[in-house]
Formats: sequence, C-alpha cells, structure tokens
Amino acid sequence: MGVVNITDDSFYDGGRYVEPERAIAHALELVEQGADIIDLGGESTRPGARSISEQEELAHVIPVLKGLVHRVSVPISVDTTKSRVAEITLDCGASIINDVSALRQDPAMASVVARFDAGVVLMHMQGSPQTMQQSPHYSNVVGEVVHFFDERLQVALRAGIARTNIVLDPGFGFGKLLSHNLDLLNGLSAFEALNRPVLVGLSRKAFIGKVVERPVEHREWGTAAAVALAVDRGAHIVRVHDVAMMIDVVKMAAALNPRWSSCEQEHDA
Ligand code: HH2
Repeated sequence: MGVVNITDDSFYDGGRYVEPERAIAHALELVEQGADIIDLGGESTRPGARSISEQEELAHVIPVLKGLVHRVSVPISVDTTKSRVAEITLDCGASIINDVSALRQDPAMASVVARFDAGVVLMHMQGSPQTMQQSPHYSNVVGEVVHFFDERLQVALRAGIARTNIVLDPGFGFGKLLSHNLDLLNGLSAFEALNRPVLVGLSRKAFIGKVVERPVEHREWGTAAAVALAVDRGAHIVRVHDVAMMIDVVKMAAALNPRWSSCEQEHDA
C-alpha cells in the first residue's frame, strides 16, 4: 500500500503533494513502482495534529481521487475517520476506507462501509491523535490489541460489514511507547488467530527513528528491517511511503518464508 498524503502537516510527506497534480503524479509513480493499493490521506494523524473539517478534508482528497480513479486499476483507499468523507469518496470510486479509529470516531462510519460493501482497515489506537502519546499504558500490549480487534470485529459484523472485507492493523505509533511498538512487531503472529489480513504501517515512524537515531528523512533502512520482520511474522499488507525500495524488501522477506513462498507457487501453478 503506497501512501499519498494530501496535507501540509504529515510527519514525512507533509507539504509535498498539496497540489492535486503533484499528488496524482506521485500516486501514478507508486503504482508504476508496484503498489497494489494507493492510500489517500487528507488529514494528518501525527501526534498533536490539528483536526480539520469535513469540507477541508474533501477538498484535499476529491480532486486527487477523481484524477486517479480512471487511470489506475489498483484499489484506492481513503484514510479517514469521517463517515461523510467515506461516503463521498466511495461514491467517487474509492473502494477501501482506512479508519484509524476503527469505526469509533464517527457512529455512522460502519453503516456507510457496509452499504457500499467496501473494504475497511480497523486500526488500533489508544486515545486520539491529540492525546495518544501523552502516557500510553498497557500491561500486555499484544493481548490488549487482540482483545480490541475481537471487539471491533463484532461491531463491524453487527453493522453488516462482510468479514472478508475487514483488515486489521495494530497501529504502530498510535498511543504506543517504543517498547510497545517493538513488542507488537515481535508478537505480530498472534493476530493470525483472528483470521483476517494484517496491515502494518511502520514507514519512517518515530519509534524507528528512536532505534536508529535518525531524522524522518533517513529512516528507510530502519523501515526496511522492520518491514522484512513484519512480513516474516505474517503481515499481509505493508503501508509505506517508499514503494520502489520496500517492494524488494517484501519480495525477499516473502521468498524466505514458506508461508508466502508457497502462496506464490500456487499463483504460478
Ligand atoms: N499511519 C499513519 C496514517 N494512517 N493508517 C493505518 N491503517 N496504519 C498506520 O500505521 C497509519 C495510517 C501515519 O503515517 P502518515 O500517513 O505518513 O502520516 P500523517 O498521519 O502525519 O499524515
């Protein structure tokens, strides 16, 4: 999943793709590089980010979505917590809603996703983007995130979302200290029990910066190591800024793990 943030304050690419033509060109480039999904974001979720209105978010996302939808064959996902943004973007051709609040922020979100029969990413976060890094606390982060997914899956299913449309994401960096992020990455295979694809968003995140002691623009090697381990531990989808680089990392990590290499052989057969 290649990330395109149409914002001025995203933690890595903020300000680069605010003009629709630039965002469209970047998304086309990511598809060319091998992205299987494009994730469009109109509002930053970085710690302390300013909330924006529905109108502002739509003004960021819609021109880019409209410019892309007939030019790419990969599914387009929209990173939003607002049901009205979901509804309008799904109507304009998006097919996945990436909701970092896991359907909790907007009570109408679940029914919109169900009505469009859309894909949905349910991400774990402790707190909200405004408060999440103030004092994250867990006694067993992996167990608590599994429990959260159990509960959110029930909510999604009760709202009429098909089980096969749901992807789970432990939410790296969202209300987590370094040790929590490392425990989640180490324990990623625990999510297999939930029988849904697992998405990880590790790309250039602050916890990687803490380990490698580098600013955001020099975290690609740290990201590569984390992505390789995530694939080895069962991640099905990796959300990244640097598709060209990470596609080789994913291919190599997948080739080394019988779980993924046997999938490939089935496809080849
Ligand atoms: N991370 C970010 C945003 N959206 N969605 C999912 N499902 N998982 C993630 O880990 C995730 C996400 C943060 O990254 P980015 O979009 O690059 O930054 P910003 O939120 O500042 O726009």
